[in-house]
Amino acid sequence: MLSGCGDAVAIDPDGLVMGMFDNRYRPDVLLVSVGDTVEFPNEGNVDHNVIDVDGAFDSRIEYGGDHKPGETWTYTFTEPGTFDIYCSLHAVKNNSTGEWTGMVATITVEEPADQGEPTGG
Ligand SMILES: [Cu+2]
Repeated sequence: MLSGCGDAVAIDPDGLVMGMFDNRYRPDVLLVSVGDTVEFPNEGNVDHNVIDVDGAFDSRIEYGGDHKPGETWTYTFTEPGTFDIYCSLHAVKNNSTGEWTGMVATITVEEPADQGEPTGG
């Protein structure tokens, strides 16, 4: 189930790309719609991964391990919500607050906007 994508990754104009750098996601805040597939290309020089704080997904399980430089993991969001993610290799959990710091990011998934209907008055 490995996707053989070794080419350079261009930034998607639709904003469906969150790059993994050393050691941060960029951008670290992303707004997408239900049904969108987000790409996580590893643009750094070391391994990274993508794990939802609440356990909604774990890229290591779905991909079969950490993502090496040049590899890309993709995930399709099927439910609305706010997904806080972290890289297990470069983030730490505060035992007091339960918050993750370091290589962390937030992806907000909204219901698709109505098509062809003007919003507001
Ligand atoms: Cu990392």
